[in-house]
Amino acid sequence: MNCYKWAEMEALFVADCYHCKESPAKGTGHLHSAGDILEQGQTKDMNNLDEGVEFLPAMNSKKMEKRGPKRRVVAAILILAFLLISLVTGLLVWHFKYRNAPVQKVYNGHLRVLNWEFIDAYENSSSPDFVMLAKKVKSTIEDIYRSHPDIGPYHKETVITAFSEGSVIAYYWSEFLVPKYREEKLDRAMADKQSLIQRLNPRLRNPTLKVESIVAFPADPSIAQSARDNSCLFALHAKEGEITTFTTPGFPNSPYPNNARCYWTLRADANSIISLTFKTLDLEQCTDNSDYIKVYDSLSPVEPHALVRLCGNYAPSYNLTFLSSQNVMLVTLITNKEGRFPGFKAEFFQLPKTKVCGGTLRGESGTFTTPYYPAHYPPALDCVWNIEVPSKKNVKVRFNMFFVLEPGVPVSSCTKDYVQINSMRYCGERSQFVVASSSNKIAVQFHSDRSYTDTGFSAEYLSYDSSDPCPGKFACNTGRCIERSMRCDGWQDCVDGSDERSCTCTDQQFRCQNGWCKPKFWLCDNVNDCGDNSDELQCSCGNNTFKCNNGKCIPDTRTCDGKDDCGDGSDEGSCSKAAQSTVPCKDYTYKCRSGLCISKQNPECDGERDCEDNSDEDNCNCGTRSFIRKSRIVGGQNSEVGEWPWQVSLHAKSQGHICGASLISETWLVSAAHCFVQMQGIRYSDASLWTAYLGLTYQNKLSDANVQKKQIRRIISHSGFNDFTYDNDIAVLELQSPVTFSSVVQPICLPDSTHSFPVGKDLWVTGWGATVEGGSGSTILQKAEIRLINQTVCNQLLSNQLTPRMMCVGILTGGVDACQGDSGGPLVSVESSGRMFLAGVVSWGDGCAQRNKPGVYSRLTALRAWIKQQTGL
Ligand code: 4AZ
Repeated sequence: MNCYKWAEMEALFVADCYHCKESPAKGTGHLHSAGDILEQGQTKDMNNLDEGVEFLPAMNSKKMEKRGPKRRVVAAILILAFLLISLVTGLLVWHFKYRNAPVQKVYNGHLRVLNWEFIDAYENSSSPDFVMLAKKVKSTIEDIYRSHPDIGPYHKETVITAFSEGSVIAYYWSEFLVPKYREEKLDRAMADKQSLIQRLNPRLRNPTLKVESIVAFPADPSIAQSARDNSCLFALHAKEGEITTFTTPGFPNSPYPNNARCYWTLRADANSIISLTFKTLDLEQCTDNSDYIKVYDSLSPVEPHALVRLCGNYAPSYNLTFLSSQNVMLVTLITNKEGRFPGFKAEFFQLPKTKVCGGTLRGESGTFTTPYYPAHYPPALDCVWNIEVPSKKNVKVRFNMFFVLEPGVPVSSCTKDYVQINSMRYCGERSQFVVASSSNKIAVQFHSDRSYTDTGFSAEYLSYDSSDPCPGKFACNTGRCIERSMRCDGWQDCVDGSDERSCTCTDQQFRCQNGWCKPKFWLCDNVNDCGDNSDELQCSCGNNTFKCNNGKCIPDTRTCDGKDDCGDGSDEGSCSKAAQSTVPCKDYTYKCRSGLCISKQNPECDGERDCEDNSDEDNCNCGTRSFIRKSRIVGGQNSEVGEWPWQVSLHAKSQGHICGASLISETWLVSAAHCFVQMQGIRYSDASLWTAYLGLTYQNKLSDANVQKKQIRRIISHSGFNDFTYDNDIAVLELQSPVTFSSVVQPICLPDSTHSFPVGKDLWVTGWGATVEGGSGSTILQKAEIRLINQTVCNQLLSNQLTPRMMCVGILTGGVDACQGDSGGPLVSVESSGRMFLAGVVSWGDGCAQRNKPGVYSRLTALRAWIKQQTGL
């Protein structure tokens, strides 16, 4: 029977195949099997297979007609059965292999035991008291789990890790093995605090433990693994009136371990809170899976109580102090399988838990800050300051520093930490801003939630006359007061630009199309000063022409043709990638070590292989800072330690700091030639007169451990230095012994002579020079951001005193400049790769910081060949 059926079926296939469009040749195999079937059914055509091929359809046509519908039904049933079996098999495979595959899940949690008193022994997890209570809590948790159908069947293990006060808070982790398709239900059940509690208390009329506030959060399963491993677990308790220090294992002599999970549980006495400070912190640079530290406002590593995630390194002045809301804190260090980094040194102490913020503030003016400012404010805090100034006045609040940032919270919503005034919420990082009230009262509300804290704010409140909100000053529409001289000066000083609206331009200014008044010097200088480019329109070169950096116009067709049509090489500088291939060498083309030239502008140390021999990326260990995260607190223009690691202070015997210099290698410095000319009978050209200090920020901390002090072997001043015109104002100094590069001592990159620093570019100048003209030098290294000025414009301003070895950099409205004592120091440019290059050396100026009198700098590109000649660098 079976045989027949198969035969019948195969015959059907044959018949079907006859109707298909396959050529007879292709169908041979089928036809052959058709012959086999015929053998059983009809023997008539056995002898002639070829005929069989021909006649099969005709011979079977009647039979087909008769049996056709039946056969088709059977076949369809069989196909359906086959598909059904496949489907069921597939479903079973999916169910058992994927949907039903057990997933390991770990939750970290804590609960409160109401009817229990905390005793000191609970701090020690091996004490009998701890073990006894842990057993009780564990069985309570297991009871709760067991009673829940979405939890009970999958529970594997629960471990009580710690207890803290209140009455007793128990911290634990629970491990589950759950089929994938039940995972979501388990997550939901574990997140439902109410349901968990309800399941326990009604069932037990007299429970040994009365528990409430059960919270649990999914954790990384590796936590379960590491929780069983005590090799990197430290329990510390603050001592009354003492600071406790702890470090990563091996710090500072050896790197912290790889693949580690380290935990430091920090505790303080009841009714205290903890202040934790990282004194030094140097971890792997931050990436998605880099090593990191996380600090929790809990003894359980749960995300809703995380205070901060730290990785990389921080400048010493960056504030890394964190406060807890209770008497416990947890510090975790999670490391990956590679890297060798020093780790951290931290200290903590306890503080009494008292109300630390808010209240009523009275008087004409005053200041207030978030608690413990500039430390990170504690989590879970609400403060209200009710400010009241004399009744006939109005009040405004000025936030001078404002850092209320939570990762992932948009400043438009301010759903977590915020400041609220008159139902308006403020959060994120903001520059100075003012909120004014139209009465003599204002209420400032501050809220921090349970997770992620920041440094907070520092604010002042001021009373003002509503008819004259800024006595002697200009009032921005935002309420901020600025100097009257800033009104209509061409620079936006009010954040809303209200200081530059409705202005009448002076003789020295022109009117931009957007109504702003700008100094006439900025017309046609190739920089969009108006913001709408209208200062550059009247001087544009017209259709199909290219505007050179020096203002010249050339036809578009002459750009990137290998010829310097502009005269400054700018038409050959920014050619497409295809044109970056080898070109004939010109003054403006970069020469690779092979002697071949490329047309790419500024190819040095940009991270791309531009020369075939990669020589453009050689000697690129320069121009970077070690500290990535800078302090946000240090105000003004003070530099931070390590911010300018190439800055050198040159001290002359018994005179202290005289000039600046820049470190360009382990043994060479670049400075200004005019620092070493004989004056008042002193031979400043004598190398033995000088001492170089490297890694220095504070002139009063010359003997700091990080500072390197070096004698000078020789001073080479440019033979073309002219002490009347200051042309070629450059010198190189060789150190007696090489410096050791460190986080605060690093060389600056030297630009190739073809390097282009475009007009208008922001550059940084640094030094300990005078902070006002004729004043004394600064103790703290100062920094200023200034702009490169068009050579022709500047030559007009400085009565044609510029040579091609000089360039002007400054702010023409005045106020920002280098000054006496900054000479010889660096002027640096931050390139798009982030690397910094030496663009100039502080040389001279007509006074300091005066309007329309920018500072003059030795132009490094013009003097690059001389440096190479003298130092080989
Ligand atoms: C100086 O005397 C000096 N404003 C350096 C720079 C400037 C002026 C004076 C630029 O060392």
